Order: sequence, then C-alpha cells, then structure tokens
Amino acid sequence: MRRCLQLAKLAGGNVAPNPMVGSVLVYEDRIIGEGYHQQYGQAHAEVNCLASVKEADLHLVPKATLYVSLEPCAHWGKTPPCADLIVSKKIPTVVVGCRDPFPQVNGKGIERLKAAGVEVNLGVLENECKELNKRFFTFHTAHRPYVVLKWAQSGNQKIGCTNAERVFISNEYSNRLVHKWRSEEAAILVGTNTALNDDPQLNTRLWPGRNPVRIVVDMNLRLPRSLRLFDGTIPTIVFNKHQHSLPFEKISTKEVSGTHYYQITDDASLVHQFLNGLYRLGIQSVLVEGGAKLLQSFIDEGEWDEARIITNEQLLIDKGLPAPMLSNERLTSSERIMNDTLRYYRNCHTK
Ligand code: AOF
Ligand code: ZN
Repeated sequence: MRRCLQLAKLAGGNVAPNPMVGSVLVYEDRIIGEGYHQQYGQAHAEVNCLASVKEADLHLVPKATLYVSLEPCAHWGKTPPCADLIVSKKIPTVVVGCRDPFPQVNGKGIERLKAAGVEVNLGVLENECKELNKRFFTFHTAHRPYVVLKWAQSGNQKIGCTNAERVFISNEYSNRLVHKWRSEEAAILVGTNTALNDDPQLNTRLWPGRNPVRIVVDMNLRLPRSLRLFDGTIPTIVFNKHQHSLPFEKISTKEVSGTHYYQITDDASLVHQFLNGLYRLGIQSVLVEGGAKLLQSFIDEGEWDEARIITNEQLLIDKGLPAPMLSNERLTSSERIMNDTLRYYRNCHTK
C-alpha cells in the first residue's frame, strides 16, 4: 500500500479534481504489475496496473493480490468500472486503502467485488490514503472545499499597516512558496480591502504551476475594473450582493473564463455562503489569502483545515493591523515548513 501511495503521488496536479490513486499487483511477495491514475479523464490506476503485467506473468494474475489506495470504481464515468475489470481478470483478493466518498461509488465498488466472490480487505493505511486526497475527501464528505488559510505577519503579529501603505513582510523564498501553494489549490479567495489596497494579481508567476480561479469578495461592487484581478488573464469570480451571472448548479471551473458574479446576501453567514457557493461550482479547495478580517471569520466559524503562517521575526510594525488569531483548542498539530513558516492542521488524519 505504501508503494500505491508513492505511485499515486506521481500524478501531482494532473488528475484534479479526480483523486490521486495508485495500484500494485503482487504474487507471492513479488510485484508483477503497478500503475497509477496519470491524467484527468484517462485510465484509472487499476487499468494501468493490470496493463503493465508482462506477458510471462499473465498466468499469475488469477492468483495475485491487487492493492489499490482507493476503492475501485463501480460507475461508468470517463472510463469503464474498475470493479468489473478486476472481476473479469479473476483476481481473487483485493486490498483497498480507503472507501471512495464519490456518491456514484461510495461502497458500491467493494459490494460489486464481494458479490462476485472477490475477497476484499478494506482500510490498510486508511489515514494516509485519505490524507493524500484531503481535498477530494473534504469536498465529498463535508460538502465544502478544503480550506487553507495563509498570511504573513511581523514579529509583533501585525499583518500590515493601518494606513494602507504596503509593507513587505515575506522574503523571496516565502513568496515563491506561496506561488507553489497557489498552484496546488483550485481557487484563491481575498477580501475587498486586500484587492483594493494591494492590487494583487493572484497568479503563479513565480512557480511553474497552473493558476487557480481568483475569487474576490466585493459585496457592493465598489472595486474598480482597473484592478489586476480583472485583467482577464485568469477567471475571476466576484461574490457580491447585486448580480448573478453563473448558473447555480455544478459549473466546472474549466468552463468559467473572464469575470463572473456570484450573488450572496449579507443577512446570513458569509463564510457559509462562500463555501456553499464554491462547492456548487465544483471547487475542491481554496487558499484564503487575506485580509485579516476575512481570515478571522473563517477561524471564528471553525471552517478551515490548514493555516500556514509566515513570520518575519525581525520586522516590527508600528500601528499595524493585528494578524488573525487561531484558537488553540481546534488545532490537531503543527509543523515547520521553512525557517519562518509554520503550518497548523485542524483535522489532520495522520499527524
Ligand atoms: C478508481 N481508480 O484510479 C481513480 C478513481 O470520470 P472518471 O471515469 O475518471 O471517474 C472519476 C471518479 O472515479 C472519481 O471521482 C473517483 O470517484 C474515482 N476515481 N477510481 O477506481 C482510480 N482515479
Ligand atoms: Zn476506476
């Protein structure tokens, strides 16, 4: 199963919003086949694993054990059901890392295998398998995107100046790291004042990854269209009170381009409406980049999964804006990512 996880990770960002999945076929302690889901819309892990078995080993397949980090699928999606393939190959035993929460599968793959007489062992390295696809799992079980909070603070816990002057807290290394983080999430969210004061581009120009969808909160539509967020290079969604130009149900991010409006109200929890909106748009993860008020509202409502805090100990900001505060009882663990950067987890399965 550890080998399945290693293989799965080779897909990197190429399979999202699908999960990363790896599979290994073993006969008497020898790996006779292995594969992973390499590209969105293409063959699943089990298909590639079985296709890799050498001619000379083909006769061993009906005596081998298949390991797979996620429950084999039972549905006709972009490819045929993997459970049917396993049954047709007469594989007697399947070891599954964790159940697939995707509604069209969710136990049905395991049921189909068992119904055909295949022995199924479920839950090997289960936490690691879930952690690998934390965005996919959060999306399908909590019905909201995986939420990563990020901010940079001074040594005296300030996130910026009160007089709207731009201060540079992070250095070139952490700036590049932030662009890598952006490339790993489906969307970036910022508040109105951050958009106005910083005029951010919210792209991944310092990292060779793909750009996430940009999302800005602008309840009263007062942000000038001259901001770089609206330059049309990357899709931008504007959460606001007045206009709606997106179909409500299941629009995939790939179909969105230019600037779009998503209407919400200010008489209900904004955080809840953001998350619900992103879920309906099929967005599996979001990096919340500020400002302090927006970040704090996610913390106060308990709707976050990771917080990544860059601290410049040498810098002290007079009359600064206070940085957000994490409430300790919600943390499951923390780790140092770089010298000046800590990551806190709320619901980590493995740490
Ligand atoms: C597997 N093995 O390697 C993966 C699975 O649109 P499709 O046909 O690619 O199906 C996508 C769904 O299939 C995805 O949401 C997840 O439930 C499952 N992914 N299943 O048996 C794999 N990647
Ligand atoms: Zn499949």
